[in-house]
Amino acid sequence: MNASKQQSISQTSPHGRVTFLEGRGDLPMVEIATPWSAAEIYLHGAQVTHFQKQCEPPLLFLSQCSRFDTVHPIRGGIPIIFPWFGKPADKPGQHGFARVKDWELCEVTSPADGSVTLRLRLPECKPSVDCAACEVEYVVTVSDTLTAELRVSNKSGREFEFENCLHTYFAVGDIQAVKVTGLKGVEYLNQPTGFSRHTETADAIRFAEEVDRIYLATGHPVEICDKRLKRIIRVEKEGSNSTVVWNPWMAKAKAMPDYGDDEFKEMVCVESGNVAANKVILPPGQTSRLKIKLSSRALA
Ligand code: TA6
Repeated sequence: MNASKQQSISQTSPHGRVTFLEGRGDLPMVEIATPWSAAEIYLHGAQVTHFQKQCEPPLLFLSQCSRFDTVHPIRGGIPIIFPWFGKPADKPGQHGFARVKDWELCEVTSPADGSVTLRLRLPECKPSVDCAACEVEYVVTVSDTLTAELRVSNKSGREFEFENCLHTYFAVGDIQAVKVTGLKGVEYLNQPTGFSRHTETADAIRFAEEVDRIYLATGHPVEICDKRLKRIIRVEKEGSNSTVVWNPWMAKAKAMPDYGDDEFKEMVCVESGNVAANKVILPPGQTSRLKIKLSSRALA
């Protein structure tokens, strides 16, 4: 998948293979091969940018126009949003800082079952107005599914309020032939109309314009039914009460410098987190866990 491989160090077990190399923009990247699948993770943002099962197209979307540098977030894959979502007036920048930090790779394990697990850590979060003293880890397991877990431990002596979100970009064949199910009856905040409050009445969400909705108080699994690729992607989650559904459509696509004008046709974000009224309030000494499991099957 990655065009600009430089030097690489491989760690091969009888089951999975893990290669450390310089990826795009010469950013450190880990390439993973298992008996079922291949994946790529950049230390920049601890961002999974690629997951593909054998005999299937990639499950994750990565923009051809994404920037790969130490300053900007990568456009695609699974950006980690922490410790705030969106652009609150009192916060510096959109979607927190975790996605633009260079994370440390702490551990790589490849047990006999053929899966590969990486544990990464966010460099120390010094206490500031935007973030309490905390430890943040991310555990990614690649097998015939992809699981990712964000763990935040409150190391301060006070309650720590924050938002988190795994902002997953899924690859689809044609957005107009996609349906998203699992959110009927759920209340949502509609970003394009100033976060007005609504209740989802449709059995399935369809896409014919910009969609940017924060679904609240829902722990339900969501499915993406893709008629063009004849595939159903299933998003299961734990420790998450919000689901965000996003497609920028034409005008917003054109306005984003790191996103192709027509790329809105081939992706949909279904994001799992705790945002707005669902933000996390973590007592001192406690740990919160936000976990997703991504799987796919053929559309019969
Ligand atoms: O998750 C949806 C959203 O909040 C949209 O409003 C849109 O801004 C998107 O995230 C992408 O944000 P970014 O900062 O990555 O351009």
